[in-house]
Amino acid sequence: MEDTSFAIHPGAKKKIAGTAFRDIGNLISYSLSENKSFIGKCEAGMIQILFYRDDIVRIMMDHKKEPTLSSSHAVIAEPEKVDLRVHDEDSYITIQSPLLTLFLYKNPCRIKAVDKDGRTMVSEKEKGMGHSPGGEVICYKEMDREDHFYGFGEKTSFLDKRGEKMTMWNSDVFAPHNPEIDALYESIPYFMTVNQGKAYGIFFDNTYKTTFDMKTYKETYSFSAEGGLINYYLMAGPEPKDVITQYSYLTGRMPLPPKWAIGYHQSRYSYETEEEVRELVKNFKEKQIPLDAVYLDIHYMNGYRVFTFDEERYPDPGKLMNDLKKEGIHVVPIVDPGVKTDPEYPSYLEGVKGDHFCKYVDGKMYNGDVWPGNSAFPDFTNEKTRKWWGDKHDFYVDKGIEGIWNDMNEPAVFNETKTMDTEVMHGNDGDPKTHRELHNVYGLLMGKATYEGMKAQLKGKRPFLLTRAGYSGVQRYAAVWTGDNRSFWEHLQMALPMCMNLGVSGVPFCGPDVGGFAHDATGQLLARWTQVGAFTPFFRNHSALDTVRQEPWSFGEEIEDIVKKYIDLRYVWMPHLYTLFKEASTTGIPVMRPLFLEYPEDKETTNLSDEFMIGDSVIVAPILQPDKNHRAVYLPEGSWIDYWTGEEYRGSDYHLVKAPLDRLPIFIKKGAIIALGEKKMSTEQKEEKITFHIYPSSNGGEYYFYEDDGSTFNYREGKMYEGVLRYQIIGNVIDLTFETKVNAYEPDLEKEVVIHSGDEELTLRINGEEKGNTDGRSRMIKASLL
Ligand code: MIG
Repeated sequence: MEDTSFAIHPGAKKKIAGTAFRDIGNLISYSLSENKSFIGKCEAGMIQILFYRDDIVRIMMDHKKEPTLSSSHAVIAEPEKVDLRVHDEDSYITIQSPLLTLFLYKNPCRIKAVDKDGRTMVSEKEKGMGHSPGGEVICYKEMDREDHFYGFGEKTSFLDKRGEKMTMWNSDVFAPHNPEIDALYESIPYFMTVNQGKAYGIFFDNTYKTTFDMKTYKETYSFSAEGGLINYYLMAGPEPKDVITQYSYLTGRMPLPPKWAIGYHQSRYSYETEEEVRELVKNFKEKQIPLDAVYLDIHYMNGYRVFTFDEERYPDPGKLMNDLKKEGIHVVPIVDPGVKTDPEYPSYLEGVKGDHFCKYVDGKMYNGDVWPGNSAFPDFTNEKTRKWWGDKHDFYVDKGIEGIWNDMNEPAVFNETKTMDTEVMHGNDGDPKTHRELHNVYGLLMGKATYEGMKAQLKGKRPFLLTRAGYSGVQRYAAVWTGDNRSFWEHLQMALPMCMNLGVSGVPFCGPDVGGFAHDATGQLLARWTQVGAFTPFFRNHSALDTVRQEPWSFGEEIEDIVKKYIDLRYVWMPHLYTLFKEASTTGIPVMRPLFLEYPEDKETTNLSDEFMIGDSVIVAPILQPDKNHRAVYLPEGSWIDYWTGEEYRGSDYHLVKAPLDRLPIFIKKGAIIALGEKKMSTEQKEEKITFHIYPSSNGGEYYFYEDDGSTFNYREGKMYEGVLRYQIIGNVIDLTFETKVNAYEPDLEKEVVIHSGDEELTLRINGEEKGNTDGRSRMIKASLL
C-alpha cells in the first residue's frame, strides 16, 4: 500500500508520538580526573569531556551513569597529552586548549565551543543534550543562517545538506535512489559545517540508528540516536580541509591502493562462465581498450556458496586467473556474508564447529534468506571469527586473486526489515551487544576481516577490497561503490555530490557504477558517464542481469570510440591521479573534491553539485543531461585553461562552454603543473615517460610528483620516488628546476616538460640551461628534463 496513493489517504494521517525528551538540566558538580578528563554530574545525566588533541575534543553524555570510554570500532586514535586550562567562573566553566575553548554553562548545562580566533563553532541555547524514557539520546545545536553542511557519507540529493534530515542505518536499497531515501548502504555519522569559509566538524560515534536533522527547526539542528550515548568529537578546523584531516586522524586513512585498483574495471551481473570472461578480455584486447580488472558476480559460485567455484562454469579458475594476469588483468570475485546452511558444505560446518555464526540470546543460530537460500551470518564483531573468515581467503589468493568485492554486507536479508533481527546478539569480543546496536558496523568489520586476511596472505602485495556497506573508518580497508544506481541521467547527476560528500567523509576511494546498474543504458548516457568515471577515484562499469549490455562497444562505433577515448585518458592521467591518491592516503584530503574545499569563501561553490575538482588545480564540468552539447561552467578566482584547446577563461565567473558528445570540459588552473603519462593497455604496463604540463603564471609554481612500484608495501620502508618541479618567470624566461627528493625506488622514467604559454613568448631554461622558445603558433614548447 505504501507505493500507491493509498499512502496519502485523508484518513491515514498518522499521529506523531510526542517524544518526551528530558533535558540534561543543571550542572550539579564536577571533577577533573588525572588524564584531565572532565566529569560533570547534571540533573539528568553525566557528562565527560576529553581532549584528544589541541583541536579535537570528545564530549559524552550518559543519562544513567558515568560514561564509559569503551573502545570504538571507528576511532583508532588515542588521546594525546593536551595542555588544558580550566577556570570556574561561577555561571560557567571554561576548558581551554591552545586551539579550542569549551564554555560549559551550568544552569542549565549547555556547551559552547570557540576556536583560537574567537570564532564560535557550536553553541546550545534553548535546547542542549537530552534523552527520552525509551533510551533515545539527542543533542541540539544552534544553526546559523550561514551554516552549510557537508559529509554524512553516502547520501542522495545535492552537495549542501542544509534543509535535509538523514538517517544512518545501513540499508540495501534496490528501489530507485532518490532524494527521499535517507539511508543507504553506508553509515558515516559525521559532517562538517562551513560558515563563511570557516569550518568545524562533528563525528557522532554512535552505532545505533542515528538521525541528523538539519531541516525541522529554523534555528537549531540536531543529531540523535535510538540508543547508546551522546558521544561526539568536535573538530576545530578552521579550514574545511583541516576538518577532513582531523576526522581521518581519528578514524584512519585509506591505505595506498595497488595501481591496478585505480585503472578501468569491467563488471556485469554476471560474466557467467570462463568462456564469457575470456571472450570479454579478448574483445578489450582486440579493440585496444585498456582494462585492469574483471569482476565475477554471484554466478561464479556453486549454488551461491562463498569460497567455491561452480565446476562447470569455471572448471579451472587458477588457470584463468593466471592467463589473465599475463594480460595485465586482475579478477575480483564477489563475496557475500551469508553462508548457506548446508551440512555438506565445509564452510558452513567449520562456522558451526568454530562457533562463528550470529545467535540469539538463547543460543539459537540466526538464519536468514539470501542468494544461497537459508543462510547463517558470521559474527564479525569477534576477533576469532574475523581471523577465520580472513584466513579462508586463501581459497582465492591461491588462485592468484588479489581483490575481493564485498556485497550484501549491510547485512541485507530478504525479509520485511531487509536485515537481521535486531535482537540477534553479537559477541563483540566479550562485550555482547544486540544487532540493533551493531548493525551499522557489520560491513565495516567484514571489511576488516577480509582486508587483513588478504593482506596477510598476499605477502607484501597490496590487497584491493571493494565494499557496499560500511561505517566511519571503512576507508582503512575498502573502496566504496555507491550500490544499485540506475541508468538514469538523474543518477549520473547524483553521483557527483554523492562521491564528493563521501570524499569529505574520509572515503576518498569511491565511485558509482558507470553506466548505471539497473535499467537500460543508452550509448549517450554511457559516453557521458564514462567521461565522469575517468575522473572518479573508483572507475568501474557495472550493470545488472537482464539489462542492456553495457561494455564499451555495446552501442556502436561512435560511442565505442568516445568511451575508449576516456578510458585511455584515465591512463594518461594516472601519474597525476596516483600522486593524489598518495596525498589522500597521508592527509585524508580526497582526490575528487567539491569546489568549496579549495574555495571555501566563494559563495558560488556552496552547493555546486555539477562540477568537481581533481586535486587543487583541475576542474571537471561534465555534461549530465541528454542531448546537450553545452553547459554553464563556474570557474572560481584566477584564470583557467581549457585542457583541450588551451583557451584561457577568466575566473570568478560563469562561462557557456561547448561540449559535443566526445568532449568532457576540463579546466586547469593557470599557474598549475600536472604530470601525465602514456596511453597503456593496463597499469601493469610500465610507465616509460612522464610529461609535466606547465600552465605558467607570473607567480610561478611547483609540483610534487610521487611514484613507487604500485603494488607492494615497500613504499612504507621509504622505497619511493619523490621529485619536485618548480618554475619561476623572470621577464620572458621560464626557469625550471627539478629536484629529486627521494630516490629509493628507481622508476626509470623519461621526463619531459610541455609549457603551455598561451599568448606569451617564453624562453625555457632548465636547471640553468637554455632550451629554446615557445613556438610562435602553438605557444608550446617541449623539452626533456635532465
Ligand atoms: O542485488 O550480486 O549491489 O552490484 O551485481 C543483488 C548481484 C545483489 C547487489 C549489488 C550488485 C550486484 C548484485 N547484488
